[in-house]
Amino acid sequence: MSQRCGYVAFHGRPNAGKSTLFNALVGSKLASVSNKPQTTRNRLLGNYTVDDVQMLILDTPGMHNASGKSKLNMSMNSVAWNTVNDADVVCYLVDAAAGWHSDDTKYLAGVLGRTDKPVILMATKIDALKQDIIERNVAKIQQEWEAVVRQIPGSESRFLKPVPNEVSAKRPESVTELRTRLLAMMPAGPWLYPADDLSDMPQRTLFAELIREQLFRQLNQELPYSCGVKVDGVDESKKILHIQATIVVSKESHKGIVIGQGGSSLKSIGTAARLEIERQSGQKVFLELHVAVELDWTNNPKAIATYEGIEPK
Ligand SMILES: Nc1nc2c(ncn2[C@@H]2O[C@H](COP(=O)(O)OP(=O)(O)O)[C@@H](O)[C@H]2O)c(=O)[nH]1
Ligand SMILES: [Mg+2]
Repeated sequence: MSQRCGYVAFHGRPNAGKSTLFNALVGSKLASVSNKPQTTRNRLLGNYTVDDVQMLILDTPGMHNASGKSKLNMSMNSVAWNTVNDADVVCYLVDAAAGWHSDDTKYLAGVLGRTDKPVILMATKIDALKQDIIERNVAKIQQEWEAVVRQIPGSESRFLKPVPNEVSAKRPESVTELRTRLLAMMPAGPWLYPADDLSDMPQRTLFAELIREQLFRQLNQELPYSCGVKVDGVDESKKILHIQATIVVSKESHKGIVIGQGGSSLKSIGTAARLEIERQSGQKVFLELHVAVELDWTNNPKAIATYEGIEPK
């Protein structure tokens, strides 16, 4: 049996539903999900291998306007663009409820300028909407898409019909249909990963990702954006998996908020993260969380590499 193998890159504005669909397609929770933009910071690889086909899905932070923003933001953008170059298929996601945004026009045009591979435009989260609203929003997305196509002559043939595709990460049949479609598009080539390696992500990165998810879910407003996570140690020698991790914040005043009154906030973050890690690892976990201050770390390339695993350019 000759092997097939390829990359699918997920793009779309923050909150479009990329990480949720990514987890659903891979069939395992690898990426953190929250209702705050930029929960995903690095590129994540999910491996779905079946029969002779290996599909490597790349979840990305999604592009955002980096002007005047931190080095962390700029690094996240460059991580995302690189995945377009690697991809055999690009999925561009638009939240059907939120509809098209002027940033989508620029972003989609940017994707098309970086690849000559097929692009699937998707209207996501359709389970959350009534049919008449879906139809109205999808029609509007279609119009805007046509405007992008007109800007870039010859691009229409690279979009896979229907445009847009309607998907829901919460509906198993929608996920299965999309997965089958993507698997069929993978080109001939040898597998790059063992079939049962779900990701190239080191265990420590996955744990850090699950801790960061709770920071995004439980901390308010801007605070999660200035938090990073590093797993300092994993001890597997005992019955209970012992994990030590540091949450880094960029200002002294943030430390107290993360810890909370009498340690209540840190405790709640730690408990939720521990339960999630236990679910993913199938083991009992003891999670030891520390909070450290590293002033303005989101502008320090070395710290970005340490806390987010994104190498400075
Ligand atoms: N109802 C519904 N909600 C979704 C779906 N996909 C994502 N969401 C929610 O939308 C928010 C953003 O999702 P996320 O995957 O983190 O978006 P990303 O920033 O593009 O990775 C989260 O609160 C998700 O639970 C979906 O198919 N249906
Ligand atoms: Mg995400």
